[in-house]
Amino acid sequence: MQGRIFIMTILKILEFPDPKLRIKAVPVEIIDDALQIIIDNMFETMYAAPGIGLAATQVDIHRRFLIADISAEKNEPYVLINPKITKKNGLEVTEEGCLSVPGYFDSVERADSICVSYLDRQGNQQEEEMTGLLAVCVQHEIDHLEGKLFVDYLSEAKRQKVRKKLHKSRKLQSDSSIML
Ligand code: GNR
Ligand code: NI
Repeated sequence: MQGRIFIMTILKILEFPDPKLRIKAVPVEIIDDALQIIIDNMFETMYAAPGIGLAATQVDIHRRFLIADISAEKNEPYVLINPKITKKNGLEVTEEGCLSVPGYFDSVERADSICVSYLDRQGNQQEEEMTGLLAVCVQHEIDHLEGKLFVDYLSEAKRQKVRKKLHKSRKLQSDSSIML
């Protein structure tokens, strides 16, 4: 029998200050083949970037699901569908970045331990305690599903600086003769 072919697609990631990043995602109702393909393409996009998490909102899909993988070997993929944080404990400050705010990093304070309930990609209900970077990442991704970005925790002056920096780098890119 002939093998199936798999076509992976790198999806376009929306960038700050795109207003589409502010859309509040709605719950996933059906976990079908179409969703599985989107999830595979999101992993391809996240690993290529590279990043440790990606929310559906960032690829212009306004449904409540996210992926994450904080392992160095890229072999611990998480899929969280309709995630809900049921418990938060402790605080930690992490230097965060975001694929939707390329090239900018700043400190954000979040819970350092969370309990999160969610459906996995097979649709099985899960409840898990997460700590450290995974906990930070999942909180960052759930914020995306609410239309919130890590730069929203910073001052308006810093956000303005980020807007200017991204605007400038896009202008340089579009003016460059190397970009044929
Ligand atoms: O790749 C990412 N790294 C990261 C580092 C610290 C805190 C959060 C993150 S998530 C980010 C990928 C991303 O933008 N996910 O939405
Ligand atoms: Ni992000």
